[in-house]
Amino acid sequence: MNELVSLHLEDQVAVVTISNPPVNALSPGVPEGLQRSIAEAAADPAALAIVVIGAGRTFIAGADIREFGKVVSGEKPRRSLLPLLLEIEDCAKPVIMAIHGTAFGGGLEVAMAGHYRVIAPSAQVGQPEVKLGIIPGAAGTQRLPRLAGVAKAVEMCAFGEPVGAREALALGIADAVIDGDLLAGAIAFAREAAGRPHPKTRERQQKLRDADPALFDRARQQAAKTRRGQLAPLAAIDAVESATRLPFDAGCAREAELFDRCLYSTQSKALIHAFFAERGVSKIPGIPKDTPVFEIRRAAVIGAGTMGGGITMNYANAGIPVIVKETSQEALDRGMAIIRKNYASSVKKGKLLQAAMDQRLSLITPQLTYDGFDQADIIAEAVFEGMALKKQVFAEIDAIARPGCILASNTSYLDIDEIASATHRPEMVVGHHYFSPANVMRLLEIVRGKATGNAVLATSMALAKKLNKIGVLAGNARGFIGNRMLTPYLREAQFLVEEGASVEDVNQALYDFGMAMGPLAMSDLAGLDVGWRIRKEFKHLEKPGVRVPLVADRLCEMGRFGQKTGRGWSRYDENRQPSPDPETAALIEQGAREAGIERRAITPEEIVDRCLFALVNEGAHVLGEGIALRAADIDVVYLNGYAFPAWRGGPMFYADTVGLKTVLARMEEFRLRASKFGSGDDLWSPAPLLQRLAETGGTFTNFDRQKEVAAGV
Ligand code: T1G
Repeated sequence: MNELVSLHLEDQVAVVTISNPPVNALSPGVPEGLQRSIAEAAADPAALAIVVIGAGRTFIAGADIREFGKVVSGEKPRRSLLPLLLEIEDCAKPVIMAIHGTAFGGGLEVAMAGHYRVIAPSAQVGQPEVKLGIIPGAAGTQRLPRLAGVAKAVEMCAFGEPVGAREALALGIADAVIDGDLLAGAIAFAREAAGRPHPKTRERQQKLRDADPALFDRARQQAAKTRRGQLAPLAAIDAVESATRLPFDAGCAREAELFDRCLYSTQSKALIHAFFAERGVSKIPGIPKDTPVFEIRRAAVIGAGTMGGGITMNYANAGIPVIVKETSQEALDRGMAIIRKNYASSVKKGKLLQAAMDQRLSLITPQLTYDGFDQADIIAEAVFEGMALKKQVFAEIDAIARPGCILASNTSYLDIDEIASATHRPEMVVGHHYFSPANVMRLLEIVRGKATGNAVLATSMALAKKLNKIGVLAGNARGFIGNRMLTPYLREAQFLVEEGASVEDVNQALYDFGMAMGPLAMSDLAGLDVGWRIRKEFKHLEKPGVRVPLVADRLCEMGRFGQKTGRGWSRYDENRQPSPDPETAALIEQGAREAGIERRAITPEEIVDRCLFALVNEGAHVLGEGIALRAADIDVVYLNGYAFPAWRGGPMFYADTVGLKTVLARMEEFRLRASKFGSGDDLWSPAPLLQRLAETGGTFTNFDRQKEVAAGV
């Protein structure tokens, strides 16, 4: 026993309780406490059986992920859980695992070493290790197929999705679902099981024999498609396959080999970085956890267009009644029709029950007036991206909204302070920048204006969680974090086609790097007219003589906005499948000729490095200026808003893995090349922070701006 694991006798059953908040991870001391408790209970004649349960909100949620870094750095040896699990399995008395919350990773592996598993109805069990770039490392790939069957074990280990209590029971992972008091139910189950022979999971062979050998290759094909570029899913499939071919111990040895290969990979470091980065974004220096927040019981949205409609769905999905206002019946009907269509397609895919769809639609009130806006706790504006219109709308809602109502703008580029200046309550004005489709994309940039109150920011962060979004704080700079960095990324993509790469070359190079799609394909999806409008809005800020892309504006002048018009950088068929557009290629060649650009063969490496290092360099400006609090926040923005591959960790983490000195040297090459166009310095001068970190051997990930500010750097 220790403070992490306690033991007491109840009704002749030894109850082992794990208490390691917040998620009962297998941190140092927990396996040791478990081992001692099981041994003591086994030796106690008063105990007929043993129940293991978690205190607080969950059973064991896995190994302590924070420990992995110490193992990889050699600071600590890797400790195997296998001996403990064999001791549990070989215990003479039945060991019943009582599961509530989440039995994930090492938590499920501990549970499967038990003889029986009873589960609360709302609980989940799973092997999500692949989401951290590793595989189960405590015989999960060997015991799970013996309980749930090989096909399900492959699915759970290679793709990482959990299963609920009822499904766990049906699969044979759980032996009973306990409604009501879990501990009481587990003790009753244990007393029943006492005195009877109890099964050892590792000795179960039946389900291994039933396996269809072809399923492993099918799973590899699926992983190649849906987990493109990732090592761990393939390793997990290999490990489960070894369970069908090798005896238990040899299977565990094979699993350990594959586990180590993954654990020491850059992909795992990147995914573990992403795990903690996502959980770190809600921590805002100067805004403590207990900062009072406003209650959001009613919402109102202005604009039922693509973004307004998605935002409205977010509130309804969270159970918050929401008014949505439009300027014309036709626009309102169009917006509501898209909302209904979105819900209907979720119902059709079995992702949503019809009753839930009806309930959510009943929370939405479409209208043409501001009636009821004076009752709203938050008003979200999603009108056309123009400063004059935004200010007009904010002046209107400022006059109507009740005191204490938050006014949030979905602008993706415009100055929040200027928008707030149209109101008498700038402290209640904040940017809530959603990403399209707003009801799907998890990212929410929360933009702090110079007057935005801490309570409004704390409320926005809490609201993001409630709307199932990841809220990231951004400073009020043009394009905030994500779109500001996107500009140089897309700039380089366009320069590369002018200099000789084809549209397809550029898209393919970034796709092969791991992006969900290439930069020009992404522009065609978002609509070239969006960028065109913003370029026109900020034309006055362009520095004379600095090279700008030549072709995008010409495509827009020709009415070619991408997928929505069937033509843009590429041509699109009725199924939106892209194909090379010879007219675009001709337009590019003509533009290059007119600009005196000599076209040349360009390698995929140069394409990737120019696009990504331009992105990273702007990220270093964003971080250096404090527009983003941490490099990890920038990574979270790109992982959740721009489909940057999570197994690369995000642009800033990726730059650290390349090495900032290397990034700097590569940028210098690009600066020299760009100077031929007279724009070397303007386009490729390294951000001061990048320069300094590269010179001092620092990394973006370890850069702590608050500490620097405090130290007056
Ligand atoms: N280790 C260390 N810290 C953890 C942790 C873990 N496994 N899980 C969560 N935390 C921290 C988290 O950083 C946050 O901290 C707080 O707990 C609450 O988490 C041997 C090798 C369990 C579903 O992958 O999926 O076992 O920010 O905000 O939304 O084969 O956490 O408050 O300081 O996410 O309620 C496998 C990971 C490990 C599960 C709860 N297990 N965790 O979600 O809270 S590998 C996992 C989760 C393994 C074995 C292998 C979720 C959750 P802070 P939270 P939540």
